[in-house]
Amino acid sequence: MERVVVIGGGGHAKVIVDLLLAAGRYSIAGCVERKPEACSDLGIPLLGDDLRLPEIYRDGVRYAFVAIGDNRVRRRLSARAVELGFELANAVSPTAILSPRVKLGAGIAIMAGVVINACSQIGDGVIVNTGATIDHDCAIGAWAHIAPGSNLAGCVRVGEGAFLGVGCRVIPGVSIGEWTTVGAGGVVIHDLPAEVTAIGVPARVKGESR
Ligand code: JB3
Repeated sequence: MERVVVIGGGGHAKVIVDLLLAAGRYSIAGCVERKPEACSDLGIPLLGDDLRLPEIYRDGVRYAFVAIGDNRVRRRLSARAVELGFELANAVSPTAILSPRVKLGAGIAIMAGVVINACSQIGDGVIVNTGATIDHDCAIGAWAHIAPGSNLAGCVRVGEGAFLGVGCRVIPGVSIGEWTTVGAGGVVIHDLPAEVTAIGVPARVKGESR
């Protein structure tokens, strides 16, 4: 078994702990948190705050998982963990269905009920949340989050750090720019630029007149 330290102890971490344990490959050394009380119902030991990470590495823990939903915070803390020498673990639900031709980066969370079809690529630190589906030939950029129940058709591009809220749908071939947010239930039928918020059916950039 590989030992893994979980970074962050909030709601997302609860799900990640279940996934890491279900994989049967990891034993969890514990969690590091800014707020000690946050870890209380995770069912794993609190090891201290992030300043303890070098010592945890010296104690022989070689894997880390940054279990924080905020895309920018997850990117920053993952870079720090890699700098310290940790490898980023992947947490993949045994109930997710992934084509053998899916390419996965590192530090990825794939929750229960997810389907990812052939030849899609999932970048480092991506969250594909509960029940989301990603069809063939999609490319999901690093640190993006596809929230629960979202559905992406084939050949969709999602830029680095983008966030698709609960229940979004995206038609084939559309590109969503880096660090763009699509509000819950949004239906994306045209490309979206980087760093905007788009909402509605069809999804429009906030502030656009048509
Ligand atoms: O929507 C779903 C299904 N899940 C959401 C998830 C993706 O994102 C969930 O509902 C939440 O909205 C959110 O979960 P997350 O990231 O666990 O949020 P929260 O419950 O607020 O916990 C974040 C934790 O990260 C807090 O306990 C913070 O103290 C901790 N944290 C923040 N910065 C940090 C740091 N912990 C460490 N170790 N280091 C930090 O720099």
